[in-house]
Amino acid sequence: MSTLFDPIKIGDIELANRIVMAPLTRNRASAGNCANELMAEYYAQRATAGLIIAEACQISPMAQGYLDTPGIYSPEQVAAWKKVTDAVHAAGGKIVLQLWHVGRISHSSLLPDGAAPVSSTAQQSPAMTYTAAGFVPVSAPRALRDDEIPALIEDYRRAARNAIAAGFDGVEVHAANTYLIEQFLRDTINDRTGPYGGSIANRARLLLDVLQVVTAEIGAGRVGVRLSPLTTFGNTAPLDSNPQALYDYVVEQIAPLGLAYLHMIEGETGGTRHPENAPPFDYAAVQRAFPGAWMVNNGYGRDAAKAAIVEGHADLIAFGKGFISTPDLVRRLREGALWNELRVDKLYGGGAEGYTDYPTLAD
Ligand code: 8OZ
Repeated sequence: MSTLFDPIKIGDIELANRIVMAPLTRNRASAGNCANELMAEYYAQRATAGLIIAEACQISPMAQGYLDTPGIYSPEQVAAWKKVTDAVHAAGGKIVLQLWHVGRISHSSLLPDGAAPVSSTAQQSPAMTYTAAGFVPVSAPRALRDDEIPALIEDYRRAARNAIAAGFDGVEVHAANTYLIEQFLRDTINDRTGPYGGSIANRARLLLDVLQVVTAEIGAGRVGVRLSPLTTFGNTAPLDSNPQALYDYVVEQIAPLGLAYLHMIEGETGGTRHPENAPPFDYAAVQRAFPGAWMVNNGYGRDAAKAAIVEGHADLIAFGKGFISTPDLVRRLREGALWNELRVDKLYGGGAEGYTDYPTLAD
């Protein structure tokens, strides 16, 4: 019987424990959307996690949706991330990078030449985003043409290659939280015809194409994927009309790829794991279909996390808010110590305050 504190090998990556730092957008990148010393310090402080999933990182200039998020498409960005991965490795940790394309959750002021965001659809999301001018509604998107999709997939391949060049132990493909890949998956957003619209197989095609090229590029044992079948993510989009059928298919298709892990956001991202209005969803059925490590996330506390591992509900537990406020979360989980209080006003943007200045027990 395994516990939260036991080591585990996921694909090609050996972890000291089953406690994962979830990917967390913090909007503290420097000029050129580069990581920096402050980010290196922040991640190194949290390196006792079995695995760190670094914050969502845009795979191209068109993939950005918020101010000051980091990228992984330029040589400068690769060099900047190398300082982060070196710091985490020097502290004994493992770190993968989350590969992100926001799709329609963006604003023209953040995009090259003031372009419209791109998506599976031309329908605007009711979402808001954070720009240089403050919190604003996202822009109306343009539907990608089918002949633009190969270049998009190529952007994922380059990002994966860059992540390995930057010293990451692997990548996580962000297919959750109603960003681009989920804008293709859900029938309530994707209104295309052709090879990437209509049937479940067609709507899942972009995700599967991306996973094909990314696993071919860096090896499946260094690749994970994040999914969120039941999130409306702050009403940015409605759920699919049949999440069970959609994700039964997606996971059945992903299973033979040999991914290191699948990262499941249970329920409403940042909210309840059991949303009342959501359709029933059998996570266990999907889990049984996936041969790699099963990671769950969303509001787990100490008791629920320990039980989830012991009972086989999951192989790994990802903590978001817990790792923001509590750099030594692993020790506190072990000892049953209280976590620091989260400073919600310091989540997005700013400097060291509410970022690298949270105390450890040793302090
Ligand atoms: C919060 C703010 C901006 C982006 C996600 C990348 O939830 C995000 C994100 C979260 O996946």
